[in-house]
Amino acid sequence: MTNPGAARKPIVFSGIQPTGQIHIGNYFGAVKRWAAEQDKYENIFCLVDMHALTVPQDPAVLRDKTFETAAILLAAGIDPAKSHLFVQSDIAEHGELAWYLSCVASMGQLNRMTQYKEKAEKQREGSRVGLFTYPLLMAADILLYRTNEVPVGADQKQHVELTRDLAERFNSTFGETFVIPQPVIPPVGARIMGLDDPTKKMSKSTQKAGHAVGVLDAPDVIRKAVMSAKTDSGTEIRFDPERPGVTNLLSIYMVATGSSQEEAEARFEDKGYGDLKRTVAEALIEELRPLQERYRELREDAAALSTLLTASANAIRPTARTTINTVKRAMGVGH
Ligand code: ATP
Ligand code: LTN
Repeated sequence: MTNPGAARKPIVFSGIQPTGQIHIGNYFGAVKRWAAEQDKYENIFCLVDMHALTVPQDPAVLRDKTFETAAILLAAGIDPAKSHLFVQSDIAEHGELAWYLSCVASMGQLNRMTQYKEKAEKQREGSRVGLFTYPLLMAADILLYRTNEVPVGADQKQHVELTRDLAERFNSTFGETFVIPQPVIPPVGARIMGLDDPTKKMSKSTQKAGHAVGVLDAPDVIRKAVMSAKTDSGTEIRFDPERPGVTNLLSIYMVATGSSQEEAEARFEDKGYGDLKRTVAEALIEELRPLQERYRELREDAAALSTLLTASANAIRPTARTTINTVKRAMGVGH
């Protein structure tokens, strides 16, 4: 029972694409914090399978990954008693609101999105229209639920800022309709870099061996990836923007062990890169062990996962419908 006298908790919304291998960047930059902060918020987490379609996907793999990602989130501590956890395509209102927002946003606004530019560059003329309009679907995800805060990694900040701009433009054109959301970026772990190239963000769509550590990777695989991480010339182990390899490993150490920057630097004073890498690998293995154990149990029961996702979508759909009805009334569509 909710206490009618109690102040309402702020609403948190975030999404993750059910694609590729969920890696430690996704985990430390987003998922771990979602789980840790569940008591402070009304929580809404979404497996954004429609976003995944912006680049080509194998249908059977996409469906399987949706279950895999749901099980990873639950194993990471997302508690269905405290959080909604549902699949984007189960709620038609996401696509519906994205259309209305596409008639509010300008081409110029979308052209300024850096993620689109980076991803489209790889595919040139073949890139999908959906890749360009992707931020509108993301804005719809957020605005449908009257979201106050959006916890994401640093790469998504620009998209949340666009969402704010669109909501403000809509409100000033059509009257107060949307709550203006706030991006929340963690102080450490917001941008874990690739182990093979510490100048590029660790990314699910980069499938090279040695690039990422997957949250489901076996201990040996983790050791191998971390031990072969690219480091810089020099020997000193401290945070230094000129030495992104060592800085990245120290950041991973901090988030995996909960240490401060001073503690991390002190721990490796007078130590070599080999020691740093071994320690980081073991810290990751320890951090991920309980998640992997819970994951294996959850993954076995696909029917239970499906039931949970459906129930959550059914519970939250009326909120989305209410927003759409307000938007339609404000814009003058429908009768
Ligand atoms: P892709 O690179 O294929 O687009 P992704 O790795 O960015 O995928 P998403 O599902 O798009 O994965 O992101 C889920 C969450 O993880 C988002 O909040 C995103 O900001 C965060 N995130 C992604 N990569 C990193 C990273 N390297 N460091 C920290 N957070 C990250
Ligand atoms: N675009 C995000 C995933 C995403 C999201 C959202 C995050 C889709 N909708 C709404 C926060 C809020 C990504 O690619 N990481």
